[in-house]
Amino acid sequence: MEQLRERFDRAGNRSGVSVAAAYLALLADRGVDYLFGNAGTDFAPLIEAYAQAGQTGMAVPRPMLATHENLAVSMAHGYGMVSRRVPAVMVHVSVGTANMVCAAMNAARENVAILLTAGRSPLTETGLPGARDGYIHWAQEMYDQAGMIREIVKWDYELRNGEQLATVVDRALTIAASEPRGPVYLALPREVIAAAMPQGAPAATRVAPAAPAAPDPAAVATAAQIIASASRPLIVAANAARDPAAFAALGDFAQRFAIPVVQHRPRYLSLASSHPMNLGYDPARLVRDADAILVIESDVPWLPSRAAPEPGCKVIQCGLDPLFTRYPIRGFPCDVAITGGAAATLSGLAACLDGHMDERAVADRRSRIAQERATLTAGWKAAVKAGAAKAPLDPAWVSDCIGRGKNERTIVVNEYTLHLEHCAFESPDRYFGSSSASGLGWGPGAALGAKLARPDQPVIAVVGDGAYLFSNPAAVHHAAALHELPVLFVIMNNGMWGAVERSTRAMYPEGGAMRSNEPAFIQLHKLPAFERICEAAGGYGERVEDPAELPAAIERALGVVNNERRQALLNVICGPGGTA
Ligand SMILES: Cc1ncc(C[n+]2csc(CCOP(=O)(O)OP(=O)(O)O)c2C)c(N)n1
Ligand SMILES: [Mg+2]
Repeated sequence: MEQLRERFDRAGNRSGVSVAAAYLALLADRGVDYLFGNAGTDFAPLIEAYAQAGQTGMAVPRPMLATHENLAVSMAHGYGMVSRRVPAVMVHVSVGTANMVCAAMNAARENVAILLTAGRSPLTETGLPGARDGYIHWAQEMYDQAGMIREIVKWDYELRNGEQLATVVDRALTIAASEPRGPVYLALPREVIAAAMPQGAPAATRVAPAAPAAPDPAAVATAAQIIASASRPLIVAANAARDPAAFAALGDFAQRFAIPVVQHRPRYLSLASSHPMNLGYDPARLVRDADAILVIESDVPWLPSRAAPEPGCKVIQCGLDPLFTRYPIRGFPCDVAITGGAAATLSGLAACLDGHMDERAVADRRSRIAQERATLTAGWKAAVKAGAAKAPLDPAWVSDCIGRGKNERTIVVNEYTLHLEHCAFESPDRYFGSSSASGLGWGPGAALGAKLARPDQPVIAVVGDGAYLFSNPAAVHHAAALHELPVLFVIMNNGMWGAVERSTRAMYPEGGAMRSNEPAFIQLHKLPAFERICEAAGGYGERVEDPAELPAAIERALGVVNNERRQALLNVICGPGGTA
């Protein structure tokens, strides 16, 4: 903090530094590049501090205005997900916190580190700088503002004074960045940040995020024995490549020992689409067949109500928190649980297995999996072919067209409507799926955040009509224009909440709702022309109803995004066929 004070002094601002100004400088000093914000009366000291920083040249995080909190947090999520840096978000007191809870839950379940902050209504009614001066300052005050988000975040606190600023900020950032990572929440009362930074505030604290636990050698040896003695081992992965190094590690491991991999609802794609051991995205049949399963970073490795392993099948679960301790109930079998990063665990397992595998059995398995994969991919191709001429468009065809329209540098952010079977990705950090918490409305904002993290790479957001409406489209397109983040939004518009329809059908296949033409809460009639919402913000929009036109439409839209640096939206009129 002394250093920061000196920097302020050097910048000629000797008249006193507010806690707000010191706070912003501290964030920048600790590597926070962006502060996503949705403002209110609590922001006044920060806004003043930004103005001062502009005059003095103090380094501060770039302010990123977002006109809804869900968007602000989703953008921060997308940015952190791709860059692995820790962004900050600031919202307006209790009401802003209420609006960001859903997006915070998405980030928490995906272990994305974000410093979430909110002002607090001024505590004092008169007197102190920053004391109450608006009628909202009474009603917006809560007994426990953080209470509504406490279950979601790893840590929460309220800044009490400038003396503790560095300690509090460093603690917040290091806890957020320690594995398993996640959002933290800090309340910043107005009088506290409006106050002058006290003389002699503590020097910079020396804290670092905690290194992840190393896999326990004894547990790894036991797990290796299970794998070595299995004849039909299987790997189920979902998020291994949150550490991008695990992408190659998993590919090598699976290939070396001929162990097939199924990815169930991956959020960070962990294996190349063309990998010889890639057996797709549906674990049901595979887990029934397996005699040993290595579960890597998968909260829901299979759906027990659909299919479960045989009782004799041994299950190993590994991950940074292999039992998902933040989930109230999760009863998947677990014979060995290994805490640690996926790359480290796989390397430990490989060291134990080398020389201890029956090489003939491995070779047999390799050719059996090659056959299975050939059958599987032939089925996928047939599905695309069957869907290619359908109108309304088949999501399999749409996914295939997106796959062919993108290149190896494109980032795809999928709020669950893209079918991975029909869209190939060959390297890590090219495909990101929506959070297992599935708080809808994440995709468009996350795609903007991804674009912010990788401005030189094309970004496509794929979302349903439902998810798109949840995302606050006007706010999204405004942010894309304001911050010059040209993203292509592909809306798979089936005019309904298809997932709700599928869930009703699954529970009541012969019920009245499925026999009715107009079941409640499913159809989304009279939807607006989505393409015009994007156009209204200065973007490019097209409605696509002819399947044969889609590849050219994607090319046109990507041309606008890449060459004109303008956002684009394709409103693709789809039939049913989702996967959720
Ligand atoms: C915040 C929130 N509210 C409600 C839901 C429940 N929900 C899950 S999927 C879904 C429908 C999504 O519709 P759309 O994006 O059009 O995709 P489709 O199912 O039609 O393929 C809904 C309402 C949710 N996941 N999150
Ligand atoms: Mg829909």
